Amino acid sequence: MGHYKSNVRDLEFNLFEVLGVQDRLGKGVLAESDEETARGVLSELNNLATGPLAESYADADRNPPVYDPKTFSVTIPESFKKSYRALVDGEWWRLGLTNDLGGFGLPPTVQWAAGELILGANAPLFMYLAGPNFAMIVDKNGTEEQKHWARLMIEGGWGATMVLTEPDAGSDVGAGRTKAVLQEDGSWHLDGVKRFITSAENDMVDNIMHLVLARPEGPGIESKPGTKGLSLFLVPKYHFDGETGELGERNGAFVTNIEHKMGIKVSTTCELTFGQHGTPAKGWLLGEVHNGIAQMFQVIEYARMMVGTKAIATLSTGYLNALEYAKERVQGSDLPNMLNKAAPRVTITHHPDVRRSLMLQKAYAEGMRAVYLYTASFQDQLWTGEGDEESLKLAHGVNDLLLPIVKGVGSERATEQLVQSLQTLGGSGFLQDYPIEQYIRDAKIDSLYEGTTAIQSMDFFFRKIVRDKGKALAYLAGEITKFIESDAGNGRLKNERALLKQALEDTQGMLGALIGYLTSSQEDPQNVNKVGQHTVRLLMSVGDLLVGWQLLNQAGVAITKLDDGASAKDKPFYEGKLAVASFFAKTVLPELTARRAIVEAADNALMEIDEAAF
Ligand code: ST9
Ligand code: FAD
Repeated sequence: MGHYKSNVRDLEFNLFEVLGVQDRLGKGVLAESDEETARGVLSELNNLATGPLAESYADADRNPPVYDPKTFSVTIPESFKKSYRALVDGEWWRLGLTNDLGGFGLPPTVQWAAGELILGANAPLFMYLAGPNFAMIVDKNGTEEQKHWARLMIEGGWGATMVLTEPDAGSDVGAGRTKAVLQEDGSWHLDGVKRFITSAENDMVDNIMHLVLARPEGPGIESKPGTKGLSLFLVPKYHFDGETGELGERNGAFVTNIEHKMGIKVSTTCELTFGQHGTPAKGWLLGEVHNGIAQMFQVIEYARMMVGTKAIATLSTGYLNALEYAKERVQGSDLPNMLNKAAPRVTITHHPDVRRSLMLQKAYAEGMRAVYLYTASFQDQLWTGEGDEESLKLAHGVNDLLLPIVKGVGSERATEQLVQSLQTLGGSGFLQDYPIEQYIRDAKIDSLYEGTTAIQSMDFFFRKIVRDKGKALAYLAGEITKFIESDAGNGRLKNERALLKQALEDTQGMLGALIGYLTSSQEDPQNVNKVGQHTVRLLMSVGDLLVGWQLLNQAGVAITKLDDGASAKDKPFYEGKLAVASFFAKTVLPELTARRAIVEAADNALMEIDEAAF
């Protein structure tokens, strides 16, 4: 058996028993798919993920890519190439594409559920497959000629990158200095050094299309500071025939180093240098409009969803590995027998603290899975275009609001709980005989790239709540309130719904306090620092609220299934849903009351401490 333990049962439960995704299938752009097709995709991909995709996971970590500075090239380990080939040969790159570009005709909920299987088995494979998805962005924003390039990218199986970061421009993308100078033929010459660029070099694809943010220069071009002065350029590794895609000369964008990392070692993280090795780095302005940051955010939104799903997928397999170990490891006696030295030894699942930890791991793995799939259900509506303008606008807003939760909370909870998965294995968890140490190393990146957790939390508060005037948030609060006031669980979730009600009030209290500090910063600008001290706390708390709500909603569905007489195979699954929801409501949600008190009592003492006193 490989390292990857998937949870297709839970994916199907979310899709077909909770979200009712099947009701959307068979119509409009989803005309070609039905429930059976969707289940078939998950089943087929699960075989691939647990087999050939997972196979190279450890090997590619122990034998990472090798960089050759003489040729600016990288050699990827053979084992990983084999897994990549299996994914490409299965045409799984079609998964996220629209029908006109050759997609499978499946909605985002099913795409992300399927994506979880790849991301959990071997996430860098998914990242190397960015070409077709990024081609979709080129198609959406490009000129007629560039739309054709998008098709060449897909047909040629090219790779693609998103190129924002520079040594002095990380979170602050607007500090980027790489420039693009307009040429007489309408193309641009790029000049500068970008760093940390994922997949910018590898020997698995024939060509790579770099999507690069740079500052345009040329006659009549107004120079603007910050992100609004950046434009998006298409910069291929090799020039190509615009009609046939046949590859030509090497372009002047060279990988001049790759990083040695803590995790996801097989995913190349590259320094990418433009126009400094004797060959100009030629690029083309995407869509011939200077709207770079907004265009790039179309890529970023997809990538943030991917990163959150990756983290949650890793936590899920970490938890299931820990569970399997705990069910077999015999150590100590039952606590009530602790004084009897001759008492029978038991598996560690008998110990209350192991149970507590396993149930918390399960809560975040399954709760965050429910949150990302719930988020994807709004993407479904945007994908099909169903509903009037107002409801589409709302779906857009709710998806925007939930993305920092999926990415920020998903990555933080995954890192934290994977450490607990390792703990379940005791000293054995520290060994490379088990995958969890690698999971921790590989998942840590998720709270860093695509905007750190602090950046996610500020995006959540300032942009997704304040700038949105709380519209999307009010919708979510309304949905949670409806659930609290319902009789979900046929009277069996009364106490839990009361705990959820308190948690909702507590997060609303936190938010109210933060809005108050923000409003008062009009008189005293320092007050905005009180907001900044607590945006991560708010983000994590709303994450817990949503996990609690989603788990309880699932418990309600499970109770109905149990009452209707679930099969012997399904019974423990549904009972597990009930158990985890109740556990989370009773042991985590009450913590929000204390967090609210902390936020309400905020002051600026922290900001007044002299740096020397740290
Ligand atoms: C990175 C990549 O880290 C890591 C992994 C790469 C993996 C690649 C592959 C992944 C995909 C794989 C797909 C494969 C599929 C295969 C499947 C098949 C099996 N939402 O607030 P302002 C825009 S990359 C939307 O003033 P500042 C907006 O246009 C590096 N738009 O910002 C706005 O204008 P307006 C990642 C947003 O203060 C404008 O920006 N780096 C949003 O100038 C200005 O907004 C980062 O993520 C949003 N949430 O700049 C940087 N926010 O207001 C993190 C802004 O008029 N830093 N816009 O609408 C930030 O995000 C900063 O907050 C900042 C601040 C840069 C935006
Ligand atoms: P900094 O911005 O210097 O942040 C340092 C610390 O300060 C963080 O804790 C951060 O939260 C905090 N901080 C910074 N600003 C603020 C603020 N305003 N308020 C509160 N806290 C703040 N980039 C690409 O363009 N393309 C890629 O493909 C890509 N892939 C990557 C792959 C890997 C493996 C890595 C490590 C990075 C990758 N990146 C990529 C870059 C990544 O997006 C950045 O590392 C990330 O955006 C953070 O920037 P930074 O590392 O410069 O940290």
